[in-house]
Amino acid sequence: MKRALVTGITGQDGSYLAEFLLAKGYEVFGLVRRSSTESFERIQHIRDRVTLLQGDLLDENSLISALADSRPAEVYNLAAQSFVPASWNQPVLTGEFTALGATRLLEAIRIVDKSIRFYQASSSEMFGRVRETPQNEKTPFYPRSPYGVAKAYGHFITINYRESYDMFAVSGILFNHESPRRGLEFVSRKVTHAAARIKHGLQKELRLGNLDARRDWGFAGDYVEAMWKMLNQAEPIDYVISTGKSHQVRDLVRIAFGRVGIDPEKHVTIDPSLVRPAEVDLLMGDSSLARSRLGWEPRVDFEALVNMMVDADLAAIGAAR
Ligand code: NAP
Ligand code: G4F
Repeated sequence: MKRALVTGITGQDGSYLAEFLLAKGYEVFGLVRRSSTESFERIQHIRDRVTLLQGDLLDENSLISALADSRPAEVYNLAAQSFVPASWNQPVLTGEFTALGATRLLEAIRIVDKSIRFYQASSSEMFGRVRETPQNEKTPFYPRSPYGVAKAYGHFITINYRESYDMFAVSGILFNHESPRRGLEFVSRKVTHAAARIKHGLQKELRLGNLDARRDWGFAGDYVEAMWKMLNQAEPIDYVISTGKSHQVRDLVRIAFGRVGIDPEKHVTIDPSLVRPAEVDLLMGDSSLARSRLGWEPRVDFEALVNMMVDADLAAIGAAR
């Protein structure tokens, strides 16, 4: 039985990846940090099928112990401070988690067992003020947030360990991906959750920032498969993972409110405090390398994704009432 260690297993992607690896017959270990209240909601349904190990990306020894205890063939580094606006409030902590955390984990692998395959969760946020459209593996980075800068560090340190120590270390440059398990602070879930609450009569107003921003949104369940494929190739290569289609935040609003049959004009207001100090205006990825070499492609399109999220929020809110 192949063993895998997933950092960030309690997050959106971690929960989908753990499910995916279990279905592939893996023994799955997850790194979780101590907290006064457990945040295992997203992995509750598989809680008895995964082994959770205490550890933190801030603590090198805990990473070494987690590797020594789980002896994985593959490590997926999904843990990060992943919310872009929070990175302006906590730039140093974001760097500690999201940039240096990757180095600590790579160092731990180098010490414990250099043959472990390593996946780094890189981000399209690294493209920032984009140099070309669509963005591919060769597009230069121009990050626009402390988060994007930290991810660029994580990306290059992964390449550096691959080239310095001959380790199988790869980065997936993933464009935005969402699901009913997305955190409530990200715009997709904020909108679908609000549309469902307004439909149920629990909320009247939805305050948003920049409606003009464009993102290439895919489904998280599709994207975790690409992570696994990247680690199960003959050669360690970095890949862009995206749908290739870009939509504005206002399209997201229109589809979500359309699903519940409500006019968004009556509920959405613009809150200038939600506009970012520096915005990423347009992301649209070219994933032809992943499509040709990994045989990967997204299955869920934008409209189906938004509808899936609205339906899940409607059902969950209805059940809780
Ligand atoms: P998420 O839902 O915010 O999950 C983040 C995870 O990281 C949580 O499990 C969190 O644990 C854990 N974590 C945070 N700080 C930690 C620390 N110091 N030590 C150990 N664990 C820590 O993020 P996601 O959407 O699943 O994204 C997964 C990864 O992909 C992240 O690295 C993100 O930056 C990157 N990424 C995401 C997207 C996207 O669109 N979703 C796109 C590109 C890249 P707690 O439960 O304890 O908070
Ligand atoms: O949903 P978002 O917060 O995602 P963002 O900033 O693109 O970051 C996500 O995707 C990255 C990949 O490119 C990941 F690396 C990162 O970890 C995260 O998962 O915001 C999307 C867009 C932005 O342009 C933002 O300005 O939506 C705009 N927006 C407009 N109103 C809003 C809001 N974003 C949020 N979170 N909340 C709003 O009220």
